[in-house]
Amino acid sequence: MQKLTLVFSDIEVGIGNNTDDFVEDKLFCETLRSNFHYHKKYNIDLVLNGDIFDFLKAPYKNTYPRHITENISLWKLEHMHKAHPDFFNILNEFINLGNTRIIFIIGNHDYNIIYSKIKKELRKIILKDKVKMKKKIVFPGFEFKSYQVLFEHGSQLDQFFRVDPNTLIHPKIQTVIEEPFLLVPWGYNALKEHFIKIKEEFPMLERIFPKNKTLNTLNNQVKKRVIIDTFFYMLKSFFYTQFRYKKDKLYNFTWEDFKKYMRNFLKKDYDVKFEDKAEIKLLSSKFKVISYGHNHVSSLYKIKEKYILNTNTWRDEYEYSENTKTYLPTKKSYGFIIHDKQKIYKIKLIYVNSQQKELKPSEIKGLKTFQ
Ligand SMILES: [Mn+2]
Repeated sequence: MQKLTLVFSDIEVGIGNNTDDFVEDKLFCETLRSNFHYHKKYNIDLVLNGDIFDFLKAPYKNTYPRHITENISLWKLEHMHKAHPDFFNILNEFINLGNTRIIFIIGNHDYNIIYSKIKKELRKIILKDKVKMKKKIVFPGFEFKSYQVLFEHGSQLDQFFRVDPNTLIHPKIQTVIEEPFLLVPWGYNALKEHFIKIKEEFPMLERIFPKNKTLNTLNNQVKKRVIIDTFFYMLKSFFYTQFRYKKDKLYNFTWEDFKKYMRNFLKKDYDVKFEDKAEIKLLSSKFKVISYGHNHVSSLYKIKEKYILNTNTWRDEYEYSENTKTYLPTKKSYGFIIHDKQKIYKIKLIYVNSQQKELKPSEIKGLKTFQ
């Protein structure tokens, strides 16, 4: 039987503070609702392909604890629900159509989905106590296979964010922490400890592109924090901090990792790269399509009669335009696939115009021109 699969990634729902980059709740709801009528013709799977929730940049009671426990994750999820009720409501409406399912794939901003209490709470929020429909919310882990399509967030192909699913929940460590916590990559903690302070103060800087232009137009004070301070943060983490907190695995910073991060930093290479790995994975598999997100790019292309579908982000992002000399809100996109066991009948990347306003460089705090 043919089914329709809708795929979204990188929505990054936060708790509504300065570091929450998801602001287009209304647009997301309208977009999903505009596909509801297909349920009369097809069963619909809504694949939420990772980084749907931004546990990484969401604070816990105004702090960013290094050890992410199940209870801290629950607190964050409750606050995401409070900050974005419409987002959760539309998922509830979608499930109530009847012949629909929601599939949550884990991304690097929501490793927390691995916790069973998070799965339970998500089901509770979306199903609103209709426990009989439990099976309609699916948690396949880091990958989801559906007929000839393979869905994964992309971070497991990315050398900086790959984790071992079997050891992601680390048991408590005596004298360090009394509860199990997530064993996340070194860079994850660097983001929470170092960059998050800059992000809280200058939330827009990370939302504007191209990145090289942003770096060149930062004011001197911010530039120092982003470049010089980051360099010393890495040195200190490698030569001092990891030994100071030797018992705590989250501070471990191996020579291999140190080289990797330093090399990227010195080359000013900040783009996430893993597309070649996705291509190899697809071509050496039995799948016809691989769908991922993670690097915030929209694309759909064919390679040897197979398809690569990249669904982009729903964060509030902008791209500089030389024509208008302003930052224009970037289009959102999602995947639309009609398929069955035998065939891919239709595969599309559907673009959606952002409803945000353009920004003048002079309105962006942290840039040289900011007034
Ligand atoms: Mn990601």
